Amino acid sequence: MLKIFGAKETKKSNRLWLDLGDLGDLINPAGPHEQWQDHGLGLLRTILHQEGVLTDMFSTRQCATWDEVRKKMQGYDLLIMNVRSYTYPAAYRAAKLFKEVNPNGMVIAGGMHATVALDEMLAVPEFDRICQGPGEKTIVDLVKDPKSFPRVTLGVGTKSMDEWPMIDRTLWPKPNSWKLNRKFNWPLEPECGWGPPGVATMLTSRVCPWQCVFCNESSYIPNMQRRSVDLVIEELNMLDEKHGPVGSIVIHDSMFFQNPTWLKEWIEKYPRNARKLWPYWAAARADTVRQWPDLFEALLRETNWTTVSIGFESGSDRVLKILNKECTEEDNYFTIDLLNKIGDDLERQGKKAPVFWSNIMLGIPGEQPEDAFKTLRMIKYMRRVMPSISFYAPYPGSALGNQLIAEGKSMMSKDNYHRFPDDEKVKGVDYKFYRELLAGKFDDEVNKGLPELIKQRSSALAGSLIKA
Ligand code: B12
Ligand code: SF4
Repeated sequence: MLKIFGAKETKKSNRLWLDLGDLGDLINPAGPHEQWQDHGLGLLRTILHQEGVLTDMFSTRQCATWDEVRKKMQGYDLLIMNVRSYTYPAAYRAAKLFKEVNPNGMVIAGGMHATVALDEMLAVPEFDRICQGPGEKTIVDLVKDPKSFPRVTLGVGTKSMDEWPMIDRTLWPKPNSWKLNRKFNWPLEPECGWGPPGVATMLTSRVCPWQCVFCNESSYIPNMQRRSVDLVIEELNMLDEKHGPVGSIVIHDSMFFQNPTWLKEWIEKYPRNARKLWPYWAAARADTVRQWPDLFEALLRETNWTTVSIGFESGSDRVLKILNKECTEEDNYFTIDLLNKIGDDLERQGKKAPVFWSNIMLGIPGEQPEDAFKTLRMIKYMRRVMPSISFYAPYPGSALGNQLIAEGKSMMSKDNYHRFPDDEKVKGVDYKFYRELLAGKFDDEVNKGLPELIKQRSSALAGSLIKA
């Protein structure tokens, strides 16, 4: 049999699933978040394999050069990819390479980018079949017989996430260096500073119902019933038993803190039925924390929710309005005060205080320097925080992204859709100002009105530019 990957992998199928990401991210990664596994790939390959439709797989992240990718692609009839906007440059290049080495081969592309930027993909002849939307009920037929499908297909998903099989995580790519492998805990995922290894990433819900203009995924991800609490716990216990020990969990839901009935059941069952009360990372919004503070507090105290991701985005009402965030400065400060208070109390009891993973955007069109100062002031006010800052990126599919693309102001292109946090992404934004701001050059403005103790915290936050 033909060896296709390293010393271990053997060619088993003529169909190749290519996992997408930056070259080298599974060899010597630039940061921890580049190593997360793709649940879309995991879910669909699991469904395929359960139906006896085998696929080989490797990742661009396991390769050091595009030449290596080209070599590994040789001899396949079919290339399958999950394309998101931020992996579109890699998908575009891979499709071209695949056709060069396999002129009679076919390329099937599905995923978020196919849904939100179909025109862009239609213009590339190498994409033979493009599937928009979810793929659970379409993938098997499409991969078995792509020629029986039109060039563009609308995929069919499941009504509920309870219909999803548990992902066979051994179908995910492995780290491709001895050094990375030592710490990776494959097929679990590596530690990234949020909780102990090995990390189990999970999805309990698929869609966030809010409509922030830089995101609004409810406009392009079909609604789907949340996975039941029992199944989530069952899967975690299975992972711990089979691949563990699990050290902590990352709940990748866009919005974990929604649906109080589900959350109350989680509070009741997770501490009782999970093999261990694993600490976890999960996302909330400042306005809903203010709406349901008791529920939030119970989750923190009783379920070991230790890293609270909140898309604060900005500390200025004016910008929050531009973003249609539906949260106010007051909501943000309410949430910060509440977490500070609970954290102090838990520390007094000798327990670990929860911290914010605080998503922040700078460089939003229409933002004034005073707005940005307010944002940095807000970050400094947080007592326990891991700031995750990036320059606003106009992603297709979002209302503001679509508008800026239509106005010709987006600087993202098929060769560079990249989301490096400090990339320049929108024409007309004064990036020089933002770089100076993050280098701490406007400390006096940022510190205005802050208590003396907080002023002493550094305003130099360039190190918090995070690619995730
Ligand atoms: C988890 C997650 C991450 C994780 C892990 C990413 C990974 N390796 O998988 C992390 C934290 C790293 C991350 C980072 C980012 N993310 Co993200 N992320 C998500 C999130 C919340 C879940 C993804 C997921 O697993 N979904 C569930 C799986 C099952 O869905 P899926 O992959 O789309 O696959 C389904 C379909 O697309 C389809 N399908 C997929 N492939 C194929 C192939 C074929 C052939 C077929 C037929 C069908 C098909 O079928 C699948 C099942 O229905 C989504 C939002 C969401 N709810 O999906 C955002 C999302 C994908 N992320 C997004 C963005 C923008 C980012 C960032 C750029 C952050 C930012 N806003 O700046 C960074 C980029 C990081 C980088 N490397 O540069 C956007 C993408 C927008 C777009 N137009 O593509 C989303 C949609 C969020 C949003 N609303 O803005 N992200
Ligand atoms: S930014 Fe957050 S709250 Fe807003 S729509 Fe997206 S996931 Fe929901």
